[in-house]
Amino acid sequence: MFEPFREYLEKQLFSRFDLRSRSIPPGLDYQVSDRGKNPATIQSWCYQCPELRKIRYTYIEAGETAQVFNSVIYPSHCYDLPLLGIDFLSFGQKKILVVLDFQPLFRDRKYLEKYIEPMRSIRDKYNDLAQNLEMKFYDANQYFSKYLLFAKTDSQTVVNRLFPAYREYVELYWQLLERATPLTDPEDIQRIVKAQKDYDQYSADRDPASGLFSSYFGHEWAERFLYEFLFEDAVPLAVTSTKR
Ligand code: BLA
Repeated sequence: MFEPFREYLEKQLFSRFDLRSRSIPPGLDYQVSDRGKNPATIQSWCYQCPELRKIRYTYIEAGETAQVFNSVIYPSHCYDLPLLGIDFLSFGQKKILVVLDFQPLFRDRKYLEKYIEPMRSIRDKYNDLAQNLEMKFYDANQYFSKYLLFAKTDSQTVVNRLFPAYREYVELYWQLLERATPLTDPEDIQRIVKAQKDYDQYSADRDPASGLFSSYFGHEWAERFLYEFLFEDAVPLAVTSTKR
């Protein structure tokens, strides 16, 4: 269902950036489950380049029961750019949930004007994919922008609407990155280091996928996947008091 989205992103990345592979801890890059009725596989890719310090994407394939494409792009710490966040989920043909956003690290007016307002004209074109759904796991006012695409939809809309919207958002993201001037003041850079780390902690602690990972691949694997790969700058909840 979302393979063309993964392919598009990969081609964009390889044609625009000087990518190097970034290692994925052993056993987390690929896993097969035979616990459920349908075998499930999960595969992840991770890269870096001078402008983007971590580019990761994951594809889950469990036949008809689940197909997921999830990605986060973290700019280098000298750019205060939002993170590019992608979460496209299909559970059977009936439940398709798509989320796409430039995930803001800060919320002051100047920041939003610079990085979020440019999304507006695209978002307005794809009103049908911005459904103002309520968030149960996350807080819409933290790390989400007001121009996110967030929709419950169907497979036809994924092809006809989401794909062109996705291309436009990704294209705009490259433009914002191209226009950005790298920060040089160590204090400014530290502020971004902290904001990206806070994002990882927030996201790992709330990830609605942890149950899904556990059910397919076991609790232990799920915890490692979350804290050693997806959100590696987060510290597991149970040990925060001693390690953080
Ligand atoms: C929701 N994301 C979900 C859900 C799952 C995942 C299972 C719940 C769907 C439901 O309502 O039944 C899946 N999340 C994943 C997977 C990974 C993951 C597979 O991190 C990792 C491989 N989520 C993101 C990113 C964004 C995001 C980058 O990981 C930003 C675009 C958004 N996912 C997002 C939102 C929801 C969601 C907003 C709805 C959650 C809510 O209601 O609060």
